[in-house]
Amino acid sequence: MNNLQSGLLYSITGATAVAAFASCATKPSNPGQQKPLNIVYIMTDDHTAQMMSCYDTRYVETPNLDRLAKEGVRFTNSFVANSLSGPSRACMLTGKHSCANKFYDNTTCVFDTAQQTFPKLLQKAGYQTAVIGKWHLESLPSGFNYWEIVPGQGDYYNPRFITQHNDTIQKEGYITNLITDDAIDWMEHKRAKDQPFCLLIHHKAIHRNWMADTCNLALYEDKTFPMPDNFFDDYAGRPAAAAQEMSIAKDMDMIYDLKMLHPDKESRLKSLYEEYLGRLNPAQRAAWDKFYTPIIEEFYHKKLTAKELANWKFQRYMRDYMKTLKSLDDNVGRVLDYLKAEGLLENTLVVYTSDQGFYMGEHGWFDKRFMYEESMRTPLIMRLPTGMNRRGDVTELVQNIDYAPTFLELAGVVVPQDMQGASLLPLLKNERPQHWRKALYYHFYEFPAEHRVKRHYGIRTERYKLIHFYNDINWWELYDLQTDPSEMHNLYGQKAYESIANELKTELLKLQEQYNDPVRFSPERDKE
Ligand code: SGN
Ligand code: CA
Repeated sequence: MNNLQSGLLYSITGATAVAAFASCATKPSNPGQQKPLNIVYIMTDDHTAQMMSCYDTRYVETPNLDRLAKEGVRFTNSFVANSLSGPSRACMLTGKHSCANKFYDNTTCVFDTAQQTFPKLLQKAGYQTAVIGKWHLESLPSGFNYWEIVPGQGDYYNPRFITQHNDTIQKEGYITNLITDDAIDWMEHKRAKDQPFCLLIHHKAIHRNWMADTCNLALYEDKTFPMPDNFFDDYAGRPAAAAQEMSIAKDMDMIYDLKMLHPDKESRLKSLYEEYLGRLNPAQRAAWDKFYTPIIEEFYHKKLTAKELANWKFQRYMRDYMKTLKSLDDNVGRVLDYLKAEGLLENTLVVYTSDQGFYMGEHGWFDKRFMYEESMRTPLIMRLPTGMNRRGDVTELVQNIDYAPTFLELAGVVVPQDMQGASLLPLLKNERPQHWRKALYYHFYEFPAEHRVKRHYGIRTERYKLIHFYNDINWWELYDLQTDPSEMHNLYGQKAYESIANELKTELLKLQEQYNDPVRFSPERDKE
């Protein structure tokens, strides 16, 4: 054993950990600290930064998330590589873009569990690993000492879980509480306490159709939200944006999304909503009906005009989303309180993020998928273990492929050469690296599919974004994010921006080569 390897052993007490670290570790990431570092990674679904008061104070208060940000760091330029659940999860686990991990979309892919993931490498290095909640990768988890996942998207009420013994069990209660109960129970009773641990808490909330816990239904009813300025976007110069089916006014379902169930009314997704409601036990159903019945009666009585209806839908959407979010914020607080009470905070990296961002009425939309800002971004806040002293905002461009190398380096495990992300550790240690990336790559594949967002790839620098929509369309878009942060004015094709577009195309191709994406921009065909 060389000095570097033996240098790590001072912090490990368990025999297994010692043996494993001896073969895999490089250097300790927390010199001077006596305890090994744990990782608690909390990932929610569709939680966007506009709906977190540590990012945006316009709409909602999230005191527990704010506490996490206040005690740690807030990434202000955090992005995903492919704004959809399964692909994001695959990017996160592998540290690679979709073209490399081969999980391109939610509808056609099965995650190849034989491939390298960070939990597998941590486990090999002596970590206790666990994942609880939404998995959404079709194949079952691999590389975990403990796992309990929800099938597919999961259910908000009295949900089913698939256990690692391959049984499907049902638990009584509300999903966000149940996932947190299981996570705390694993930390308290099920893990080997002489080994460091990595726990992934993957919430189902706040995914569509935003069903809140009955105890939170009455919240926020007195709030009225300003509509985003571009709610009634006409999509001029943006044919792919015009072709989507994720408009609050047009596509949001009155019954399934907005809960206006009525025996005389039909909607496309009524039966799915009835199926979800059928999961509620009598007490839950009574509380649900007590809350919604007067709202339903008032709504069908009112006979709103088209414009009034769009505003009404937006207000209900915002309220439902916030009520569902309330449980998440509370449960993040429970995890933080547990870690504090157990004296674990000082040697644990606590991460909070989402599988992608989401539209809260910007461009008139809900959902995600597009490379436009609201959905390419994802919130990312971290509470750092003792010894890492960066605080406040981290402004560098980071992406969800960076999480895997970060966690490995934190654990002192060699980051495999083929991982495409970059470890965030130098940023967290305040080293201000000189050569951090200047541009991010993005590629979305799920078309034709629900919401009809066309295939596209693109590049985002600090200031500009260039997008190419392809497949059944050939359309470029260019935005100056400094002068047009809402991405309303497509500058592509304007003489004044020709050289910027060309430079970005060159950089885009470089990224496609670097990440070895076989679906790439062809300069020859572009000239035709
Ligand atoms: C479901 C939703 C979609 C959503 C996808 C993907 N429809 O299919 O609105 O875009 O999930 O979301 S629903 O009628 O079933 O609610 S993801 O976050 O899992 O990628
Ligand atoms: Ca999602």
